[in-house]
Amino acid sequence: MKTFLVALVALLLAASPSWAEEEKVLNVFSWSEYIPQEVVNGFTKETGIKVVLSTYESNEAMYAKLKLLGGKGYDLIVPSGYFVEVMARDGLLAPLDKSRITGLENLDPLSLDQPFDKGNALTIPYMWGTVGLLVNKKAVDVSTIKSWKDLARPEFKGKVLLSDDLRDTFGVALKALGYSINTTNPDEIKAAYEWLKALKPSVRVFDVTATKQAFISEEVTAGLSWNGDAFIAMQENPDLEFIVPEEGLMIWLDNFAIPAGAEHKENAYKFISYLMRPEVAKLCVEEFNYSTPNKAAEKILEPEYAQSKVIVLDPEEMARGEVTLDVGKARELYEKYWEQLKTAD
Ligand code: N2P
Repeated sequence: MKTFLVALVALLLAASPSWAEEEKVLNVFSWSEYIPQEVVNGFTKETGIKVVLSTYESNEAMYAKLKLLGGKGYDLIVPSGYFVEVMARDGLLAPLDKSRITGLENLDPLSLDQPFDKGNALTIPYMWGTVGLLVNKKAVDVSTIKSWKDLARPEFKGKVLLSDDLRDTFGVALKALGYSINTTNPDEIKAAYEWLKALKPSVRVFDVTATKQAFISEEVTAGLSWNGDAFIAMQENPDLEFIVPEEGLMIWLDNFAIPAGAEHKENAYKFISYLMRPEVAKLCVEEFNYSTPNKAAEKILEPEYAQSKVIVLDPEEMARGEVTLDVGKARELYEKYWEQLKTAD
């Protein structure tokens, strides 16, 4: 009997979930400038789990790397909604055991149950935000800037910044032409490419990493900006203004997900839970100035953030905006034109 019990205990231990003996490491792969160091340090201090933070600049780059690694190597990633379906189809994401995550009640129900992940089986929202127009008042009378089309105004020639993010930049062109940013119609995608190609002589740079600096130093005078970057740039250079074009903003939602091959899933759950705390989510907003789906955090934001329309979006403007969605097979067409655009003279 005793031998039997020993064997049973050994069997149970062997069969217990891997989190029981997980090493104290968490490999996070996130957009750059997105998770504050202070938050990472606070988590490590509290849990003893060392966070190894690697960063990427686009969904496409993150996806390519994860695919190459077969969904292994990282324990937590932050894909935008429109990449969640793509990754799920490739079997790159692990189903979430939500009973291991705390603080989900802090999230705005509107941010949950999104079309890209019904029931939040694979993802938990982290931050969301917009793409708008950032313009320097010294270059132009900003009251006359109404549309995405205004990027082509002669005043901005050679001083336009386009995003080095494929869907953002194509989105602008599609909106300027009156199409949906999620079109899969080849003619419309081609027309957007032509529009961007015609704009190219005006374009100083395609960028996502140093956009704030380019606007602050006035190397560029108009262009696309994520709301968080715009907020920071406007503080440094009061001549900058964030404009909501009449065609509406583009909206994205970034989410935590655990890659299928993650080796430290329990640590990932702990980290997500830590980030769901209102005071931690507040730090994330106040450092990077994006919008938070964490309603409890939104309530305790310092007034300078809480009162900013760049961070806490007007519901009407939100309703007028368009959310970037997966475009299925058309992604290849976008990518083809994107390459052509970047290499065109
Ligand atoms: C922050 C990244 C914002 C992510 N640097 C836009 N999806």
